[in-house]
Amino acid sequence: MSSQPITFQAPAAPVAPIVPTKWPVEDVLALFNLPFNDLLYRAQLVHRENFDANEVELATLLSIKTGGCPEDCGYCPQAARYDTGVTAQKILPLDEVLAAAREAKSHGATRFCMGAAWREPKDRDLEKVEEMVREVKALGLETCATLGMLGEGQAEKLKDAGLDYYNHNLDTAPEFYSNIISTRDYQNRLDTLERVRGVGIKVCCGGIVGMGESRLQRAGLMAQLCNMDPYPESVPVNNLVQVEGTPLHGTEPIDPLEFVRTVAVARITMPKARVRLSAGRREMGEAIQALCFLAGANSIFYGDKLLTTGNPEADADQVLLKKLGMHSRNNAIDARCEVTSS
Ligand code: SAM
Ligand code: DTB
Ligand code: SF4
Repeated sequence: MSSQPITFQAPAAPVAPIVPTKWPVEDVLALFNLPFNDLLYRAQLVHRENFDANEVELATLLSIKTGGCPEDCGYCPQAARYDTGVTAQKILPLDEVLAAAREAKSHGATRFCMGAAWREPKDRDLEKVEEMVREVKALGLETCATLGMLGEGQAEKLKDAGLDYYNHNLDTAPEFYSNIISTRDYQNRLDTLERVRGVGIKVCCGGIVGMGESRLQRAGLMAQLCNMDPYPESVPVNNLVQVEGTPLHGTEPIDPLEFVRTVAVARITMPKARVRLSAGRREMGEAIQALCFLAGANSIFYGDKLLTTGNPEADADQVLLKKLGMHSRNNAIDARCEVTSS
């Protein structure tokens, strides 16, 4: 009886998914590690290639449903489980939303962002938001909403209502995320972002710094954002607003120059995105804001309130922009800032 020779077959190499990584984390970290002036110089070059360097977008926020949120985001004054003095309110009536939108427009805002303290919207609430989106858009404003996770079919409904942007932040690097939130995971966030992108709504996605993360973790957040394909059209960079009663109250604040570095890295890695100098601006002072504009920030939240916390007065912002010789964006489509897949 002839026996077949036994041949040894090496196990097949695991097939790694091909994910285009335009910016490995170590390259993003290398940007953070540059001498400050070199980093800002690079950011300015990129900024000027893609935008009018003296122009800023004014986006006004309105909390359409405040407080009482079931989630446990460690930074958030609207989580029901933290004693922060925020009282839960029902969804605002349409006329109040429209009055706020008209006022924002009369002060020069071009984008109106409606935020709700929900884990995810219920379908009957979503209908009310759809109505708000239709009517706010009819005023000639760009519309943005941030309502939490979106389920099956919900992004389509928002798209049909005419929503321009959906804001859903990654908040931090994947490896730091569980220090901040336990009631939903990173993948939940990525899934919602995919739904939004899938129906053709523009993505507004950024994060928060100053939550006790390391520089490597800030680089990790930026790498997550800039390696999305395509990367978000809008990138809000929030500096933690510390609110008494939240777990993150009392965290060592981030060095303001490190915040400026984060903005510069966002600009370099996402050249055509609107980089928004978001929460924490009131605590920043004019000089740091000016450095953020130099680093490539070209959008701000405009109006004296964010969702539940304060923001600089619109008049003070107008004075600052004038001092810096900056002007606000008008609402014509800025062809140069359209992000496309590469
Ligand atoms: N509830 C929805 C959600 O979390 O998806 C939408 C509203 S939520 C308030 C929107 C974003 O605001 C959060 O993802 C977070 O990035 C930011 N944010 C909330 N509280 C903040 C704080 N204290 N400081 C800085 N950013 C904050
Ligand atoms: C974003 O990135 N920052 C905004 C907006 N998107 C919704 C919210 C900031 C909230 C700051 C805390 C508060 O006012 O409640
Ligand atoms: Fe709720 Fe959003 Fe605040 Fe988290 S960030 S607690 S989901 S309102």
